[in-house]
Amino acid sequence: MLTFLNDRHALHHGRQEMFRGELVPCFEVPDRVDFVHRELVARGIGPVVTPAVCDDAWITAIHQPRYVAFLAGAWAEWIALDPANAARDALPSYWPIRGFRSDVEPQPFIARLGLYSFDAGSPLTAGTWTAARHGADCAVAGANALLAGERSAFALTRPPGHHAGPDFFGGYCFLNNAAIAAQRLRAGGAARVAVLDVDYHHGNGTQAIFYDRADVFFASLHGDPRTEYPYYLGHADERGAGAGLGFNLNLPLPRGTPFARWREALGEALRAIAAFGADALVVSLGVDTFEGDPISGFLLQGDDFLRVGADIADSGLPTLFVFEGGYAVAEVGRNAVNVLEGFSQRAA
Ligand code: Q9C
Ligand code: ZN
Repeated sequence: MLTFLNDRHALHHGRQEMFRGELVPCFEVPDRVDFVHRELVARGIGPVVTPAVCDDAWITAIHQPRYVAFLAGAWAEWIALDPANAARDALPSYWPIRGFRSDVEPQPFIARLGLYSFDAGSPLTAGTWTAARHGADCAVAGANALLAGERSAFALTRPPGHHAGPDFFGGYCFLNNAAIAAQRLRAGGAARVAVLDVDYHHGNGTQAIFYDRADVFFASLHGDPRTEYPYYLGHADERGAGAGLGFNLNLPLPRGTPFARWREALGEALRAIAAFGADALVVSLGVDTFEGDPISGFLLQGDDFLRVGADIADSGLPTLFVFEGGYAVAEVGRNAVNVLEGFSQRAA
């Protein structure tokens, strides 16, 4: 399997995130991608290449131009406020909740930071934009590989993407790499694209992006938002809207779900994707479903991830894996590469 590695990912290195009234060290750290990269090489999963820079149009096909412009200029604005901000990450503290307006951009940076975000756990740092921008390159290059006839590819990047919506960041995500890839596949001739999100957390950004569309099917298995982040989206009754009605499938599962039950839900999602008639599949590959994950609550074991990959391969679809969550850093390489190896062995 061909891997497109974001070689600038470490430019995004948040110091701290807000959690329960205090700043705690970030869970989403550069070691995550470095460990997956190391494991890929050690196990000979296939070539690892740096992608070409993609056109900005692939990003603005998914994200609002004013949001993209904000991200691109955010760090310069932040340090212009106070040169000492160079030693501090930017975290929001105000949000336009129900009844407030979001159509008018306020002038102060901190007010726009809140307009374009939904939590205080996703620090914006000096290198966030560059790292995220090159993540889009990985997504587009991975989609291009499928369009050129590859059975599979892997976009190995961070920050992750599935919580980022048309005009907002959060959940450690800034640009929605999986959505960018899905749109690239559509534009390149795939009439129907499915996004399968197996990260522990509901992919609220991806759902929001495609919610009213019938050409991209979104299926997600995740911790039940009644108790799990992102809390405000991901319920089973969210089935799409307008032309998109019936093209969104949420399979929330309780904290403590073991692999056997999780795998039944995966089967249900894959059957729905087959019934949809997808031409290509994008997998939001979070491995925070691992039992040892420090911020999640499912019970998958290392070997289970081999079966996850094999089950996905049985769909027979050209498949792009896009790296998302997974915070048990010591095991993240083994777990992610197990999915890829399980896929490759079954697809061979
Ligand atoms: N103390 C992804 O997996 N914070 N994002 C949860 C942690 C947000 C996870 C509480 C978790 C976001 C891509
Ligand atoms: Zn996650």
